[in-house]
Amino acid sequence: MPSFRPSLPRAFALLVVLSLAAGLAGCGTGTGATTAPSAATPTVSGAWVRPPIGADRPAAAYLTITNPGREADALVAVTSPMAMTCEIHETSMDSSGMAGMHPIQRLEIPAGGVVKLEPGGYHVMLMEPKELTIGSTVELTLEFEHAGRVTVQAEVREG
Ligand SMILES: [Cu+2]
Repeated sequence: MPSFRPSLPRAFALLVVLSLAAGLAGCGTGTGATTAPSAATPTVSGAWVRPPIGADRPAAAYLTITNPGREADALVAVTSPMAMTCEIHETSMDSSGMAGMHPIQRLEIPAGGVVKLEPGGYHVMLMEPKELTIGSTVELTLEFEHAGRVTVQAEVREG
């Protein structure tokens, strides 16, 4: 004779699943999100890469970082499968007025601020890049001091 009440093992299993879900949600930092980026994670937009101007030359990556959080963060490293290493560079003028660039260890992203990496300013240098064809995309992983890693796709274009 068929029964309309759920079998006891099934009801018990359901209860276990619900308890686990509740337990996991309780482990969050208050937002309930454990995998999605928190509201304070910097966002990266408009990423693009300019290919090298010659063989054995680095490529440059440009992008915009927005920090919606109430605390400053800092870009401390960049990696890409398309380059041997990546450096964060600052463009500066020497005493004779010649423009040059040098690596920096961290790029501060102020709370609620926007920092643009653009030609003539901050940029990411892709050292010993693989061949970069116009129209292809390059994966860039940005490492932030507090927020951790953010991976974006940058389009290769002439500028
Ligand atoms: Cu540079």
